[in-house]
Amino acid sequence: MKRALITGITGQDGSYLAEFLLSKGYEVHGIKRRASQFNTQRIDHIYEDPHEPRVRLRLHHGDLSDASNLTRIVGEVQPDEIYNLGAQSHVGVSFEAPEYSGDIDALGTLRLLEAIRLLGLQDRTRFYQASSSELFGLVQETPQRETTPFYPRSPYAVAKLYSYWITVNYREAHGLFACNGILFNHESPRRGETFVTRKITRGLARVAQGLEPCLYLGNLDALRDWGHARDYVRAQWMMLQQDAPEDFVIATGQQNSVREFLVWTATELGITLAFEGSGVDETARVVAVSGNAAPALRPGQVIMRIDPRFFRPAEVETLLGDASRARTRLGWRPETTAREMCAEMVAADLLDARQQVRLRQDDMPAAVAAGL
Ligand code: NDP
Ligand code: GDR
Repeated sequence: MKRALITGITGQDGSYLAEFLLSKGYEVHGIKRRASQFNTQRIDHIYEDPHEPRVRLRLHHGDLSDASNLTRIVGEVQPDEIYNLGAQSHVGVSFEAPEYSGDIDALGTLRLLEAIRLLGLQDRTRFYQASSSELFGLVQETPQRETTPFYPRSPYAVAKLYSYWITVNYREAHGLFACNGILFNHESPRRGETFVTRKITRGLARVAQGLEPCLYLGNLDALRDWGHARDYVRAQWMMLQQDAPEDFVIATGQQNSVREFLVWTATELGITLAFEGSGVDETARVVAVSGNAAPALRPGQVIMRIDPRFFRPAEVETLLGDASRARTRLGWRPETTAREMCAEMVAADLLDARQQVRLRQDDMPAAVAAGL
């Protein structure tokens, strides 16, 4: 039985990858951070009671800032494969916490690579580094491929640039089987609530159900190549099954704007939108409502406004990937389109919003009885 260690197992990708590896018969170990509340919601459905025999999913407390902790865990687990997905992964937040982002997203990778080297595991343990299309930043070539020059535009991207090169360096200097997956944006119903796609699907579903009055966004003109996280974790695994280590761009080759994603979401909810104004004064107004997903909305209502706080000090305006190498050498292809993924995310967030409405209604008689 192969053994994998995943950093960031409680995150979006970590949860899909853990599921995928378990389905392939792996024993899966994950590093989770200590938190003041439960933080395993994304993996609760695959959690196994550690008291049971033959458990194949095990969690370890740890942090990418802690070299001794990482070295101990890698030494105990003796993994065949390490997937380094843990990160302060929010680009906007990295401008507010640049030093922390550098510590975790750059030096965290070094700490893991050193653990492999110091434990003498370089012939046993294969290493996957979660590199990012943010490396291309201010793009030098379109579409972006493995050979496109990098130009990072945020503390996050600069930290990920270090991790990209230190992974290449350990491959070249110490003979590690180490690969960078240069993944373009990938989303899902498990996407963190502050990334733009999930913010839109969750936010608009809540507005449609009357739980919130309005959604506030930043740059609607940003262009992204969005895929589904389920497809992208499959590519991560495929990279580590090759005969020789190599770096791969993973993308769909299709590009859409944040504004288009907003329109798709509105359409899924039966809302027709009209955009008015421009720049920070741009708004989206309801023109018509059909179906039963948006009972709280009436024509004329403004349900999206711009908040300048969500603009970044340096923006990545456009990203579009060329995954030809992954297609030819790995046989990888995305199975879900961005539009299908949007529909899946809206369905999940609408269900959640409806449950919230029902919970509030159920609470009402008790509140009335209590004189509140
Ligand atoms: P998430 O933000 O959903 O998950 C990040 C994970 O890292 C969480 O499990 C988080 O733990 C963990 N983490 C954060 N800080 C630390 C730390 N100090 N020590 C240990 N673990 C930590 O990200 P995604 O799943 O979307 O992305 C996975 C990786 O891929 C990240 O490295 C990201 O930068 C990269 N990437 C993502 C892309 C995307 O579009 N999703 C595209 C390209 C790259 P907790 O749950 O406790 O917060
Ligand atoms: P990104 O994803 O920065 O590409 O990084 P995000 O969804 O945060 O932003 C995408 C684009 O949307 C614009 N935008 C907004 N973004 C957020 N978060 N909130 C808003 O209100 C908003 N309004 C407009 C942004 O300016 C940006 O242009 C993600 C992360 O998962 C990284 O970890 C990963 O490396 C890259 O994708 C590839």
